[in-house]
Amino acid sequence: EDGSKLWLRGKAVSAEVAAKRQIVIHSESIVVGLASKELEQYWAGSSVELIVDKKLKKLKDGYTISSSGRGLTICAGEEIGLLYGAYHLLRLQQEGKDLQRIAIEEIPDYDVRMLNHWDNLDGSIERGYAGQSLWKWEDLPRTISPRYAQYARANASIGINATVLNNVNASPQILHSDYLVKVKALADIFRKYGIRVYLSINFSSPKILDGLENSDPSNKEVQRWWKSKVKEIYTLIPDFGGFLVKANSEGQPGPQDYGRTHADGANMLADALKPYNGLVMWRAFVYSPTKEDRAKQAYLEFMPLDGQFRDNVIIQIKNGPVDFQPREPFTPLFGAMRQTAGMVEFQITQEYLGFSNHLVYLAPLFKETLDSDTYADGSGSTVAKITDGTLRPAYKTAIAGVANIGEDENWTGHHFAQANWYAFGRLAWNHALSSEQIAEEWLKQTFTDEQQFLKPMIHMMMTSREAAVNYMMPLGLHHIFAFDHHYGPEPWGDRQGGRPDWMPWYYHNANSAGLGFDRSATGSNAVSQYFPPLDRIYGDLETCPENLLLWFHQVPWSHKMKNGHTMWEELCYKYDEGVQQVRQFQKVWDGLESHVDSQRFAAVQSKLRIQAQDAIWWKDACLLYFQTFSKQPIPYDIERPIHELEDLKKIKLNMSYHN
Ligand code: BDP
Repeated sequence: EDGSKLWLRGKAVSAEVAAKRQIVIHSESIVVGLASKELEQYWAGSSVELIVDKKLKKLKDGYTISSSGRGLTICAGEEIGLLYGAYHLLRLQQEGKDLQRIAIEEIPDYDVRMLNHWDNLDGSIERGYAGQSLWKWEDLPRTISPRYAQYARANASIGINATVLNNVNASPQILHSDYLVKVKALADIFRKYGIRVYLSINFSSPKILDGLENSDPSNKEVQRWWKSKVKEIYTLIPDFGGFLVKANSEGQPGPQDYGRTHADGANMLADALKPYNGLVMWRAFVYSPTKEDRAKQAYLEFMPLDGQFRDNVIIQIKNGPVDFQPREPFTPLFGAMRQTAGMVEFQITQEYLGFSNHLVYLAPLFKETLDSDTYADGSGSTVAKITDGTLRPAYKTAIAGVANIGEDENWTGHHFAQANWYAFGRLAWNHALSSEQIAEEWLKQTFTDEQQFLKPMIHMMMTSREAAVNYMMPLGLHHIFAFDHHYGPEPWGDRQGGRPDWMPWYYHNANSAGLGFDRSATGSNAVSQYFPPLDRIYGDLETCPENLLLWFHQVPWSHKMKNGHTMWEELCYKYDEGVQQVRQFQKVWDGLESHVDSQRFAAVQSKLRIQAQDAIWWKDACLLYFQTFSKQPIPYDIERPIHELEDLKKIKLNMSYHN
């Protein structure tokens, strides 16, 4: 049992059961054929009829499932809806739901539900912790790995319908004709499962690939180059999705190299893609080492451009204003841009959450952002409603997650990291689902539906993200990771001459007075980027939510928290709580051995051991270091540090940038 089957573990039905029911279709299409094949193999219930009715436009690519005396009917407005409906039915069966009388209507919340792979053409993956890339570029297009179809099937089973194959730090080579035929080979497989392929592009491609004088978007030759490149792509891949662009960010080229704006660059690509209905996802992850608070920069750069983008451009915005930290407030651009479509980018891969070593269930993090009220149009203007088309008109709505998938047998490195891929897909389909519900359905399909297993494991998953926040960066601390690889703690980190906005001290501001980043009106005033009343709530030390306190304020060590502790004491208790939570996870898991196959049991057990060691490492490193400023004892009822600060400072992890 190596975990390679993911959550798709339905048992093939016997010939006897199959003979008792019929799966009826009225279509020659490959997708509908697939839907019927899945049901033929795994559906143990009554007969099912699959109907496409083009008039059912309001369903988008969703479906209805209803029961009558003769059996079940799945209806959809588009063929792919029948495949989604079939997977839904199989999921309900696997969960042991009562399917006698059902009336289900499922309409997806987002049009484009996409994974972003940060895969490089040499097979490495930026921030990938599950082995090398799934895409075997050298073997393509001739050799087709069976995992391509398995990947597509897994995605289709949770409604994911788009994939960006390559890293946002994009090699221009991906647009070379030699690569495009490889991309086509993948697109041909994914299409059967309703998945469209997108590519990350390098803005300097015209110059680098074909020796144009520059890649200036106002240069007619450059515009022509993109038009003809796009034509070449669509000739090979008629349903190609579009481009994802990281421009003028962390050293990547972009329109600003030529004095043009993000809008100029995005619009040039949008114009080339428009005749084919292609999209541009233009990323707002921009910041440079200026005096301005890094957390404010995306807003400052993009707000003046609101209304200048073509309708097939979507600004792709990370959930938080800095960078996928264990906890951040939502990025204030959500809601603020009124005339520009925006989408959320989450990180499924755990760059800042213990790689594939820590069990951290991310649905609560995703939900925290989606459910955040921006107050942009009064109360109730959640990030979800801003991005799903409810409050802002959009040509297409979208949501993206940076994939955690690699060529490891179990796809994601940690067996429980599969749940994060699963949860992203389920929430992209329906952001109203609860994290508990998603955890429960995933556990039932992936492990077992025994209550003795489910109850403690749902609890473990549900508390795991907060545990990670506690032992890494409680109370709104952020970005105090070791340089580059972002695995362990390095609050003391400093590089001579290095960029301040890459140094932990830039974020934690520890000194004898206190700890945290002053983003209130007396500090960087990042709070002013939020709509009232959030600007006031965040901006006032007394009303700021305590879990974001050190994000928005530099707080005196003696500041009284709501529970009566001082800030220093609370920091100590939070770190300790995180450690205790992981120790508890170990106990719970060990106690469940009889419910889990031995291979996956042992794998998770040993990962939990690493996680427990790391949690103690984090706690000791941060508390011993911050204690040099607070000059106060660690409360005596807390377990004592087991490391010397000086020893911890010497730890040099052997991890490259790409890992
Ligand atoms: C950061 C990663 C870096 C990515 C960058 C991005 O550390 O590897 O290239 O984000 O999103 O989180 O572009």
